[in-house]
Amino acid sequence: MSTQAVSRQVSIRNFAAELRKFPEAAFDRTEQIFNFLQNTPVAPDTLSPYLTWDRQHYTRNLVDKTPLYELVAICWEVGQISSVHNHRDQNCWMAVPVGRLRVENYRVLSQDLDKGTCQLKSAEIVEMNPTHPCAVDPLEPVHRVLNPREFNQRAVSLHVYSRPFDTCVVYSPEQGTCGEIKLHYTTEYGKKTK
Ligand code: 2CO
Ligand code: FE2
Repeated sequence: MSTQAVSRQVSIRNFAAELRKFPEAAFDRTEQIFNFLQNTPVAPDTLSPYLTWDRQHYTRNLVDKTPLYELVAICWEVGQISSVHNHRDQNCWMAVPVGRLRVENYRVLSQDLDKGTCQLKSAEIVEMNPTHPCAVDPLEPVHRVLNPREFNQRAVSLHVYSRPFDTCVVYSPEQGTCGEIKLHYTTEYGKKTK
């Protein structure tokens, strides 16, 4: 008989508390935090303080923040898509406690941020779901995240960004343009951002 380790779900509160125990070095490479996400699925019913929904855009809800990282819950209505973007020189991990999401990666063939021009090529596509978290490849950090219509359900993802960041570069692969944008929280620690 084959046996499979089934990870017990933890509350978002305990998840955040465990994440705080990792030393600085854990955030400089992807493996350790990826393993933590893989082994520590979050119980969906504990996420309710961080769930906000907007028909126009996915929402970004700050759960925790330290000098090393931020933990953000993102809520995706059916059909919502992020822009194609990078994560500067930051590491990023994503887990999906609710629903499923698709990550589409891009290879940057050229980029001139001052001129606002770029050339991108589609690369791997991966699916995330409650048993498959994902770490953004620091060598190929440009991607977009989608909750495709055919998945036909809302999704919630948890993002660990290290270090915390509030800008990123967004790209239009079709037009060959790019530019920096500022990122905002919809809610912070369960309260609407002023
Ligand atoms: N990085 C995007 C954001 O923080 C979400 S898409 O997943 O990486 O808004
Ligand atoms: Fe991202």
